[in-house]
Amino acid sequence: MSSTQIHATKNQESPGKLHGRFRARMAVPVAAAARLRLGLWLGALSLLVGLGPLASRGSAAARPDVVIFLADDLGQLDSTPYGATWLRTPNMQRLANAGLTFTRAYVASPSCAASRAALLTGLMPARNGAEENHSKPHAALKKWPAYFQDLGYEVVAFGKVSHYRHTGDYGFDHFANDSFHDHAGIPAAVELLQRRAGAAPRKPLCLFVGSNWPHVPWPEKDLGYDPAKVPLPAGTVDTPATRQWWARYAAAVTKCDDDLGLVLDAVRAHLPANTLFLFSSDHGAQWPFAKWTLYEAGVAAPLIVDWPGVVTRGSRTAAMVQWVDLLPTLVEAVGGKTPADIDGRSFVPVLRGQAEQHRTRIFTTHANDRGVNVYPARAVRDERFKYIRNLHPEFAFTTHVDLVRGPSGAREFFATWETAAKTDPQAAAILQRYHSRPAEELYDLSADPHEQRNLAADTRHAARLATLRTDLDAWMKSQGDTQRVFAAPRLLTDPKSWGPGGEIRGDTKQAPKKKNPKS
Ligand SMILES: [Ca+2]
Repeated sequence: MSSTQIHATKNQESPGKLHGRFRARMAVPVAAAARLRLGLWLGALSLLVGLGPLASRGSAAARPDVVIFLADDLGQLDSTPYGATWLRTPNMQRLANAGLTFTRAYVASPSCAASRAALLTGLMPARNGAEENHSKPHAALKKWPAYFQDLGYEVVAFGKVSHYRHTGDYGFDHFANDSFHDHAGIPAAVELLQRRAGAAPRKPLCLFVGSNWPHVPWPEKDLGYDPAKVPLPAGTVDTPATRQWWARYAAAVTKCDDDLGLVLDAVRAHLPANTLFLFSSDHGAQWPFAKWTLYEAGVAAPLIVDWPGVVTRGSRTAAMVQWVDLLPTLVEAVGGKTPADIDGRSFVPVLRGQAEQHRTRIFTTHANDRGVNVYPARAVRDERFKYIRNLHPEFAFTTHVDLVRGPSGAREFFATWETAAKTDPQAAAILQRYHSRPAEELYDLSADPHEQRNLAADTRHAARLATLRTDLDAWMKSQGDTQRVFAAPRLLTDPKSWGPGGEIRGDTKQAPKKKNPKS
């Protein structure tokens, strides 16, 4: 963190300030001839220093516009480019047909605030300070807007880009519509693009647009999906209520796709053809074994980049990339120098089709979501295997899915799992796996992409397990990871604190009642 702070301080020293200080130092009596020579030299220097920013702005005029569209709580597999042909996501498909689709892209952490803070700082959670959901990165860190402002960009955010009302801390030139489910950010972004089309010359644009879909609450009517026919994710207990809620999620995904279509149309109509358009999501759906977990359904993200003339149309790559890589990648893509003191690393060679690989390891972390979900975990994946370390297997795993009633939780369908578990051993096993997790999990992502068979106790994989353990230890050490527990946990030995009797504790807007405020 300290090296990044130093970097930020250096960058704040503008050429104008240097120029002023130089003039002051030169204000001493000198001989006339020397003064003339000095005057000429000073004039030349002044011209050079003065032209510095101008030269920078001159090249900035040729820099491509950049548009980043962020979905909220959209699982990687939940769109047609990633195989969900039952979903209506024509605009995600349109983008995939035009651009490059990443099949192994990962966020840093599977909750909104932690994921977005990592994106906007290029630093993983332990280093940027936003480990818990709802928390902010350290104020002194240089953030995305400053990197692009240094390159001459106007940097603008509409909708949910950081974690709701945190947007004001990031230094955007302009931002709006960053409150909960404020969908007016989409037409506002379209309006900005229309307005800029007629105005020239102008700074290049770095525009973030966040759709608050498919974050809960999900649509309740006119879903456009038949609950009886929706394919359920792996590890789901099949009940009518569960199907109803999954169909509602699907309807929210399609709403996000509609938002994407509006922005994509405006970008194509009003920005130059060489605009770089990037689409992704901050983590997976609010569903059991997805959001708030380090399983693939939690941390794997859709990532599609359209950059006409650079990426190959309709192509796909299995290069492993992370959200912290997006900042240095886009800085390099627009002609800037990639920052050396962040965790992200540029994958421009992958965009250009010059490389098929980027990272050999992907690391992900999770802490908690206030008192509703307190389940710190760390994970590493390599080309084939994923190792998850649950830091406190004595804690009960709980989330808004099993604890929270009403439209922002999912207790309405989760309760049907508890009922099914009384008579159905398979449902009972799923419920057991949901609340109680072993200290270590190991999955073969090639043979078992939905992580249903934990191989950690399988002696045939002992060497692999040992290697990934060592890799994770070394990485956590390099991050200065304190493994802090930020909120009071629920213990497996206290079953009244979770399951059907579990109550909301701590600070959460979704809390129906606070009968037992232990934390
Ligand atoms: Ca989210």
